[in-house]
Amino acid sequence: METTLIILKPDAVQRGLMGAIVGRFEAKGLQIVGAKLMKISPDMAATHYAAHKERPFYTGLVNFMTSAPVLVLALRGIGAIDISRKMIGATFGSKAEPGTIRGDYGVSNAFNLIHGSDSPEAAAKELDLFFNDGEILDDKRAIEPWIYDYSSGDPE
Ligand code: IDP
Ligand code: MG
Repeated sequence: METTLIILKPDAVQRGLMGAIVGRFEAKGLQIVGAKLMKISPDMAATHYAAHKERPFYTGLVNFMTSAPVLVLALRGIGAIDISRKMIGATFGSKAEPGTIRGDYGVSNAFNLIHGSDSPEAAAKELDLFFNDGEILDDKRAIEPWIYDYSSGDPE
């Protein structure tokens, strides 16, 4: 099982799209193991987007991400990182395919609704940045045996 860090960005929260977007992940079968409505501090945004520090859009990105509340999620499942990145779609709303979250809900390249970790290393770092000890839960869902086939012992 893999856990990934998802952020519903300020535009998603302001536009009332939290339920629709969270619903997609729930319907897919990914398990929500952490959730937090919060405002990202400038320091936290700088850490999270450190790789983009030299890019022309960096200052605008940090201003955007710190401008209003976000919903931070930890999602768990086999291959959760790749699955959620596919569900999120291409970076720009103008380019993202219909059927993806960015493709279905946005047209902007800067306000692209959602962040998802892009590798196991990024997920580990980002989960650690946004969640404190004990905020990511290990409880198994009662419906777990209908999400994965456990007949061999391991989820499939
Ligand atoms: P990703 O979110 O699809 O992984 P990245 O290239 O890692 O995309 O960029 C991080 C974030 O920076 C994007 O989600 C978007 O909010 C913002 N961003 C990236 N490129 C641009 C741009 O050209 N203009 C404005 N914002 C951008
Ligand atoms: Mg990225």
